[in-house]
Amino acid sequence: MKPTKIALAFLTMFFVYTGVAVADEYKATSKAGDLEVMLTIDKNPPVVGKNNATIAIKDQSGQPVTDAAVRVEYGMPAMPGMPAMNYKSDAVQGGGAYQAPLSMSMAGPWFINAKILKDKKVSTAKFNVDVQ
Ligand SMILES: [Cu+2]
Repeated sequence: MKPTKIALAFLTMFFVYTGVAVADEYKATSKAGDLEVMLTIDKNPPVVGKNNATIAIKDQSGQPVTDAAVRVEYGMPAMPGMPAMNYKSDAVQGGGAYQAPLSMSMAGPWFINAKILKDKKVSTAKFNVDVQ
C-alpha cells in the first residue's frame, strides 16, 4: 500500500473504533443523597423497545454499595395526545451493580429515577434520557 492509503486505512480504523466506543453505551452520573450513582444503558442513545440499565452506586468514601435495594421508576410526563406513562422495574444485584430492564414505548424525553433503599432510608437519583 501507498503511504496515503495506509494513512487512510488507519484513519478509518480510528474513527470506527472511537465511534463504537462512544456510541456503545449511554452513561450518566447523578447523586442520591450522599451516594454517587452511575447509570449505564446498553444502547446509546436508548431506543424504543428493550434497554438494559445498570446502576452502580458508591458511598461517600468511594466504596461500591452492594447491600441496597434498587427500584427504577421511569416514564414520560403527559404530552398532547398521551397521558403520563409510569413504569417500575426492580433491579437485581449482580457483580457489584444493579441491573434492570427498561422497556421504552416511544421516542422522546424520558425520566429515569433510581430509588435506592439503604439502611432503611430511601434516596433517589434522577436522570433524563432522550429515547430514539
Ligand atoms: Cu410520550
